[in-house]
Amino acid sequence: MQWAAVAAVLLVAAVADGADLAHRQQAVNRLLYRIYSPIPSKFGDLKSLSSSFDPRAHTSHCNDGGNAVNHLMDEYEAGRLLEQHHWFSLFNTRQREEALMLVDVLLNCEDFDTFVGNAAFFREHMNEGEFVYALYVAVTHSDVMQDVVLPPLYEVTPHMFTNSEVIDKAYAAKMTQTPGDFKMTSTGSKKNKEQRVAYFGEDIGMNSHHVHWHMDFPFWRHGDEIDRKGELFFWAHHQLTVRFDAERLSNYLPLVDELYWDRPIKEGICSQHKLQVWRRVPHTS
Ligand SMILES: [Cu+2]
Repeated sequence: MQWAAVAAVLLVAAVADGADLAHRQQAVNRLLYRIYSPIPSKFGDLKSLSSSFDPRAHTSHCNDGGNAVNHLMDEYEAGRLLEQHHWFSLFNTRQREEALMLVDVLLNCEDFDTFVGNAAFFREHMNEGEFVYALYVAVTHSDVMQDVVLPPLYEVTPHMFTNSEVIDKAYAAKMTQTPGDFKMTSTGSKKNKEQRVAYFGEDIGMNSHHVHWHMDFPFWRHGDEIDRKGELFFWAHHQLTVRFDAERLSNYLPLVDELYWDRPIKEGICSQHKLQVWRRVPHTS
């Protein structure tokens, strides 16, 4: 009974703040809507926040006194941030630094309004890949965004999970307003025996799980910030690699050989992904 009363009070407080779960969820969904285009005007509040919100004016709502915001704004105002419509890789040191600056900003927001204001502003002023990565990590780890469900990344960046043939068909379907059902085949040909296990390596669900797992336990976080970080890293990857070996054995293939940095790689892979930065999704918003 007491718990119910406490829960009711918390709910009322959250709703009064305009930050009930439904609104927080809607904001995240909208922030991720067609990320290579500006926020559409039909998302009124979010659209106006993206141009009217001044990150430096809200530092009193940041747990770190605004250090992270001021640092990122210094980089932005000096024109040092990666442009939009440019590829993004987490393994590019500078690009990772920029994405982590935004993670730092978002994780230091002490309330929803500050979080969503900063997110809307930087969505329009930072590289899209950096933004998406930072938002996913921040929503995953922020108390402010607790219980918000992130859409699977294959819905936000499908080109990273499917080959260009499927994406091209999807574009054509959208352009002609003709619903379609497209089958994705593996990337290689039967001549390459590694193709026998392509169903595993190219499985969308498995790849989605893998990337989300890495956001739960980012490699760039220090061991003292995540309990049992190394153990969990080993466990998850061990599960993946032994399952892959099991699939190989079932397909008359040898176990995966050790990786030698100084020897040529015999079995290469051409993912046939097309980077979204070269083209846009046609839309009518
Ligand atoms: Cu991994």
